[in-house]
Amino acid sequence: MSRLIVISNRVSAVRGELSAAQGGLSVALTAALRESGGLWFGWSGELTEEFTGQINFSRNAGVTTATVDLEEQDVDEYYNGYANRTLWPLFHYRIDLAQYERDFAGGYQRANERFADTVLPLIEPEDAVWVQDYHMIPLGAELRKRGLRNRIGFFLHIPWPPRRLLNTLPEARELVETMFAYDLVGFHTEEWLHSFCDFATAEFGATVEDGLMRVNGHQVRLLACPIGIDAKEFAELSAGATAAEHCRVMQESANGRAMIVGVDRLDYSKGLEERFAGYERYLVDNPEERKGVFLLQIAPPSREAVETYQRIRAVLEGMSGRINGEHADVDWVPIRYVNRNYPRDVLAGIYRAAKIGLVTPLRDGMNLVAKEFVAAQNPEDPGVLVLSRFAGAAAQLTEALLVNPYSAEELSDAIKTASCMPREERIRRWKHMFDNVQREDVRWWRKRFTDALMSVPCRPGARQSG
Ligand code: ADQ
Repeated sequence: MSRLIVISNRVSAVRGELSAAQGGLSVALTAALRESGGLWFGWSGELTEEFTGQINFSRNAGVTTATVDLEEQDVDEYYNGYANRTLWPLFHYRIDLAQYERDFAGGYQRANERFADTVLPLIEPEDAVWVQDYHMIPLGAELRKRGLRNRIGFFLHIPWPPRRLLNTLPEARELVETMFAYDLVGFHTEEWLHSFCDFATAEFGATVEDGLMRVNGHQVRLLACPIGIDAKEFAELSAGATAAEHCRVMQESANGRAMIVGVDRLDYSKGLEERFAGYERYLVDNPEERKGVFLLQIAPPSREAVETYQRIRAVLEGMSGRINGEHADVDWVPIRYVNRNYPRDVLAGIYRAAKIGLVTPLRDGMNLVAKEFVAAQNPEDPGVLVLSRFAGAAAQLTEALLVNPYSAEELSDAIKTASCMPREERIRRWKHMFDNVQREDVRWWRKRFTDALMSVPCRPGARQSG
């Protein structure tokens, strides 16, 4: 069996030490690597005065990690700059928030060259390399420049934007061209994959047949492969003592009211402003029923060095304060707004205590919270998932109440429908979604991707193993 070399911006392999700042990607890859073994390479999250390429190895839960420190300028331009001020907003269709600066593009390129130089000696001839996400798009091309002939795959965890939006990026063509160095490129959904093909076809004359793109003398296999959660682990957590205790505490504190829960990194793509507006609309539209519910919104801050994240934080603090001030009563507060991380078993208990899960991103590659909410429910009395039709997860969780997150009226209607949905209908919808969450879990995702990668014929000169 070939070893797997996973390369991503941040590395995390210690069970129980995942933070929301690292996001769902860490959850998924930890589970995947725990099963397959192998090496995980990335940025340590630490700064160094001068980049040396010195690698820090450690071994956790059967996974070897290799990390490297970056210079402050790299972090400013590559991570806080190009990755989170340019690509993240652009790929989530927010060109109004995207910043296009040559220094950012240069820092991104430099950091990727540094990653390539550092990881290259760790890769053995039979290894398959799997590069993750938008921080590292040019890494495959950099490895090829350095002579690597191994199979290299790339998976994008965020949406792929429509061609006309992507074309606002000054170096869009160069960036996309680097993706042709990969043997396999994966997206969560057919929609993102089609957008990618559209760009490559219109700009480079690519042809696509049976999932194989031919472009500029390269062949790139394409795969729509939705990521899942570690459903087994999550079901165990949900059934455990800590989850049960937190479920009980939440039910007691709900005091007979139906809890609506939202759990998101504090990010403008998650549609939190629009969610609060939709919830307020529900309060206004339903004066009789409104005191029968409350919204618990858990939103730990992320990417705080970036101004747009400071702004969304201030906006939400203002909105939650205003809505509570305007609608609260002496015996009821409509929004509990919490900016904290919780251990996963505590989250499981909170999801289980909720009658409604509100997962309403404006645009999301997948959204693992939707799947965690489903996995945590009590099969006898499950809550209802209200899900944005613009999250990748909507393609699989078709029995959720699908909404347009930009429409306060649709959100308000969905909360109303969910809060009076009969038990039989809740069970029917939940079963359908739970089947999917269990079947298409993180192991299924990892296997589909790595099987597809391993089925790519070896390049001449590469060493193959069975
Ligand atoms: P994210 O944008 O980070 O991931 P998501 O998929 O929802 O979004 O994952 C968030 C993770 O953080 C979940 O596992 C959740 O439980 C955890 N989390 C959130 N708030 C928390 C809190 N307060 N305490 C503890 N944990 C918390 C990116 C893409 C997504 C894609 C994933 C995986 O943006 O679209 O689904 O990668 O590909």
